[in-house]
Amino acid sequence: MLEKFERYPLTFGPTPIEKLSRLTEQLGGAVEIYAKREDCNSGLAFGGNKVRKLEYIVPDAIASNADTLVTIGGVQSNHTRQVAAVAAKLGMKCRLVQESWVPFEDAVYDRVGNILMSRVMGAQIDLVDEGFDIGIRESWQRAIEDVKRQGGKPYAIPAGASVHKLGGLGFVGFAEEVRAQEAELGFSFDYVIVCTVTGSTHAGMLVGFAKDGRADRVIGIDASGTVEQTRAQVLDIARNTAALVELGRDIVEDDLVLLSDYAYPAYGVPSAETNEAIRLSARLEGMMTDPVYEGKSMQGMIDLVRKDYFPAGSKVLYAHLGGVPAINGYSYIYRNG
Ligand code: 5PA
Repeated sequence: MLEKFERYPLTFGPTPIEKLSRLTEQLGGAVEIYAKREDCNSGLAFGGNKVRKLEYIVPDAIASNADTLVTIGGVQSNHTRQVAAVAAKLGMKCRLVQESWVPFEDAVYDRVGNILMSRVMGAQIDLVDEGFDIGIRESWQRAIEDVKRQGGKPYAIPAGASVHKLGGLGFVGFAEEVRAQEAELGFSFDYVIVCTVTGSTHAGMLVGFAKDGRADRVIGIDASGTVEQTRAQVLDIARNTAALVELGRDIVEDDLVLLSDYAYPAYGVPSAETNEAIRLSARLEGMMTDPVYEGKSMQGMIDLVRKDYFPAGSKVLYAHLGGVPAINGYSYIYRNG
């Protein structure tokens, strides 16, 4: 589906799929759980889901002759850290706007994890007060103008690399990769679990899996807490991406499954159940997830298995999208494990 698009390789190659045997057993064994490890996809500062998206955006950035990548996220944004790493790798400058998206107070929240790495990789960071919003932000537009004023040539990447004309392509590639891996494994997955916030990860998967009739088998777990805005954004990106790849059919509302039950109490704040899910997968599988994104989708998947949402015999693929560095900003919660 992606042959006509230029890709700048930033990942190691196809990401591994592993069976989570002990988690499967713990949850009764009727539903088989696998993980696709996007968290191990690249040597660029711990990688994660944005690297796959950026592979299709970087050729456009290079063609524009930009010298500075400008993007935006929360204080512990994984996206901004991955853009900082890509900028370093390309020999570009990086300007990051980091808004106060998360109402979480930890003494070192703005010193550790993702933001620490972005600083070490040389990004210029503007810490601003604005709260959470996945839309286009004034603070980001100000930073773009500021780069221009200083004689630089900015390349603008929106939050999560999502509302960018090429932002959905990377995860169309994810679906194609899963199809190739399924052919090797000799079976196919009945469901894919994905954590959804700014939307292009889910949107890309939806378009990629629409090709073989599985769009609504992608189960989005909302972690934004603003689910209607996220739903609309996923649909927009999916429609734009479907047109780009010439999917040959319309994307309809029923293609999108987005569950809002696990985002509480707020974006970036884990519930007791999120923390239980993080501990359970860590202790059974040695697989770390984070309190902002993947812990919530892990919580959702575990709850759905327990509630018999998936028919017995289903094979479920958990897309592990990265994000573990942020757990350092939540050290007090896990002081005793
Ligand atoms: C993020 C996003 P989308 O934004 O594409 O929906 O992906 C959600 C998601 N898992 C899932 C992890 C580990 C993520 O980092 N992170 C954002 C960030 O600024 O890091 C874009 C919000």
